[in-house]
Amino acid sequence: MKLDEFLRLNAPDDLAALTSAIAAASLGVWESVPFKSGLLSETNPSGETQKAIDVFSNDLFVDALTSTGLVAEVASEEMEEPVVSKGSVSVAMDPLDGSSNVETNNPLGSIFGFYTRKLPASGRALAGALYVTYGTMVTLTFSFGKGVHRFVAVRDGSAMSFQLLGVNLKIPEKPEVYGFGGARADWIPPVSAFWHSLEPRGLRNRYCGTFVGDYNQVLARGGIFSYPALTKKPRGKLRVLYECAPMAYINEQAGGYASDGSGNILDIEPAGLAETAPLYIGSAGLVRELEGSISSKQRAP
Ligand code: AFP
Repeated sequence: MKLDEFLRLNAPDDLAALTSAIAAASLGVWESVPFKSGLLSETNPSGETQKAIDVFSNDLFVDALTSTGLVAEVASEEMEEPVVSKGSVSVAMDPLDGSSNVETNNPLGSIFGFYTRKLPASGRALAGALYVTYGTMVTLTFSFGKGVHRFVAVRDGSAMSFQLLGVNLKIPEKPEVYGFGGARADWIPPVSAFWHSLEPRGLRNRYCGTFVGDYNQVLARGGIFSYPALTKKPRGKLRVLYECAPMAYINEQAGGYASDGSGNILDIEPAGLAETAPLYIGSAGLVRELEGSISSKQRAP
């Protein structure tokens, strides 16, 4: 089944149109990566050096989304302020996650949250979320609250189209893989102790340095991904609005759980657009075990 047919039958009209627009633009991002990988002098609101590909991807998605006439605003990790438009859906995005991995050809991603309220808003205001994985294949993984579904880009005559790859994806019961970001020496002690306990339990360390690529394998094989609280950065690195909440939404729809170490990521009310949170996401049992360990250490006198 092709994407537009599936969306017509299974998505609200506005989110269906936005998903189609993102799908088309994602192919433009994918094709441009080899040509747009230089460095620009600008930095993004979090002070990270922006690559041409970050700016190019951001502008491509902003144009694709605003041209539908359906978005009230588009907020992006790469922009100080949202682009305001005349529709009703508030979109928050990380247009190119993992761009520091372009030269090594690691997986890259794009993450989108479809919020029903003005931004910043908590994950409870999400009506849907989507991530693109630029890897061996280009895939769209999304949910509008009725399961997680996946499409893959395929050659379709002289063009490309997205074909159905799977419906109602669920995180496997038996966790197999784990990946933790940041430097191990900087992790808070409960994270370090938990990390060391995983390999003896038979899990395998799989970390590629791109949140979307690292999460994608957790969704497929079960396990946990984390960009944890660090001793010098207790609020971690990943942004609530653009990264943590949309991925937590999809993860929960797939039967998983995502925590900031004290509670559900989706309950965080971010005070600002670029607010970050520690992220522990994946198989519910593992994440809740680590959340309990962190909380008990924080309660200890
Ligand atoms: P870039 O988009 O700057 O490459 O950062 C990617 C990212 O935000 C996220 O995708 C990774 O999980 C995390 O950074 C990796 O951070 P470390 O390089 O500090 O492990």
